[in-house]
Amino acid sequence: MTLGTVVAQAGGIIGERPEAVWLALGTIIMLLGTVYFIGKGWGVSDPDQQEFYIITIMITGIATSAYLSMFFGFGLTEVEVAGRGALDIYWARYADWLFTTPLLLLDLALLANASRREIGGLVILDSFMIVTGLVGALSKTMLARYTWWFISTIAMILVLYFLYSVLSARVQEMNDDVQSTFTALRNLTLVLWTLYPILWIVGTEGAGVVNLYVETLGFMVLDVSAKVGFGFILLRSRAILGEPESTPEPSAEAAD
Ligand code: RET
Repeated sequence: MTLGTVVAQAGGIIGERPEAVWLALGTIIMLLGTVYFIGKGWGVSDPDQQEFYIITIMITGIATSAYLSMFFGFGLTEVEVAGRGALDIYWARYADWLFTTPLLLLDLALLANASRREIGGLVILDSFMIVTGLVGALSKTMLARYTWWFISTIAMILVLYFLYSVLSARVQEMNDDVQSTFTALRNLTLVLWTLYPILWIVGTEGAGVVNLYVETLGFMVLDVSAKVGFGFILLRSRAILGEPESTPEPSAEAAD
């Protein structure tokens, strides 16, 4: 297979499904993010720091494969909805989110030094949010779709409330670097996550005000910001790079 045929076949996919152009771009950005985080984490030997790298690399790695599968049309199905006809539903998004949103929350929870119980509760609530969103996306009547959207949105509000109550209280006990990184990531999460149900309800899954092409672009921008942007802020922060007062040899890593 020559480069020419590869380009021609990719062009064919985009010709058939124009929104695939955003899925291709999403795949490339997620892959670049993954490679960047791997490169940045290569020499890190502190196990606590490694944990953040591993989680963040998994987030963008999972998203890369989800985007690739959507680009090839694997993660896509058609749902016949009463009064709306056949809808194209990219179910692979939900498979991606089911794994990556708990991992994002795990990053935040570890930063805030949350207990296992708190992490468990947060992850279960978050998974419930994604699964009910998927059930909504696959439902065949608009009433069922809107009802599941509402239930999922309640779960999201509870997750976000948890970040602002329980985790924020935990972080008060931590040093300034951790507090400022946590606050930045928590606020970014609040803004970005809130946009997902809004895009869903105006997009093809909901009211259909926004078409699939624009919706796919919107989700791609949100996903890239919530994963690569989030990882960037986290892994560049002083909270992760090590706290001088608690690390006896802060320059050990730079020396080799
Ligand atoms: C859905 C639809 C139903 C209502 C709600 C949703 C929320 C989704 C969220 C997704 C977050 C994804 C992230 C991805 C990775 O980077 C399922 C769209 C509330 C909050 C952060």
